[in-house]
Amino acid sequence: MAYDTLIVEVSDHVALIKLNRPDALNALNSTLLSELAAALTEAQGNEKVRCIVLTGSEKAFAAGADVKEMSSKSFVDVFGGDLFTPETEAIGRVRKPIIAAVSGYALGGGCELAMMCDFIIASDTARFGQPEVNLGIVAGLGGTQRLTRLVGKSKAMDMNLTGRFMDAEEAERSGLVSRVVPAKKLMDTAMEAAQAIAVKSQLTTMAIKESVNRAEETTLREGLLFERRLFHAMFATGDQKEGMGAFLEKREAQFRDR
Ligand code: DAK
Repeated sequence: MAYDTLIVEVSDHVALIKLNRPDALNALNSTLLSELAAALTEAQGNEKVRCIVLTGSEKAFAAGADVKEMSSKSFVDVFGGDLFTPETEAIGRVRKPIIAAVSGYALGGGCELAMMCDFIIASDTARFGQPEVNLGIVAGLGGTQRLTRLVGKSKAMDMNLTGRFMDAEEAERSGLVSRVVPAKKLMDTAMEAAQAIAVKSQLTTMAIKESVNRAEETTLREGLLFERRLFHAMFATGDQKEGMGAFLEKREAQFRDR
């Protein structure tokens, strides 16, 4: 499918989705968010896709929700119209792993979109922030919730209350991003990580995604039980036999998602 605000390429079992509103630093307007939801839903349904990489430009992953589009909206518009809820719920329904490859600004809704992905690989130019406070609003897509779980209360308060930006080094140190690489290596690193995931059993990678996400939503006791039952369930798959058999036979596993 062709999109106005995205460039989508599928190769070697990886869907690369690039946000493409360069004139607005990839600000998230309603067209971009609904196209992103559609592209991710399409990638979820495409058997050839086993991992997804979401990225922006060198200058901006995304500089936030589109202030020009939002500024004149009323409470009735945003609450009554449930602004962005269907789009973000569609993103949350994707079961395949999504890597955010972040260069430049990831601000407001841009930082929140990166946090909706399963992990973030950042370039050394990345800048993260929740500057909504400067616009007279609070974050609305996880900036007070996911950020707090990732970096803790103190830094989440600091980021949300002052609106300051966090550089890549601080973001890695704080647990917001999984790794930082030189800007020139960002896409190669993200695609290599995606390839590493794509050759695994998809049953296993989807189970891992569900289980790690469960850790944020439940008690340790319930989470450990959920993880153990998933572990038990893996023994009903051919991929467990193949993975362990390949290890014992000292060869590469050939997973079949069965
Ligand atoms: N929206 C619209 N346009 C934006 C934009 C944004 N967020 N960010 C940048 N642009 C546009 C600029 O207006 C400018 O356009 P022209 O003037 O050339 O037409 C162009 O991109 C280049 O930007 P600058 O000229 O400002 O570039 P600089 O390098 O000087 O500065 C910057 C880069 C990223 C520091 C600066 O642009 C900036 O501060 N941008 C705004 C960052 C921001 O405040 N982001 C938070 C937005 S609020 C919701 C859930 C979530 C949200 C909303 C609702 N619901 C659940 C309902 C989220 C809210 C937000 O994200």
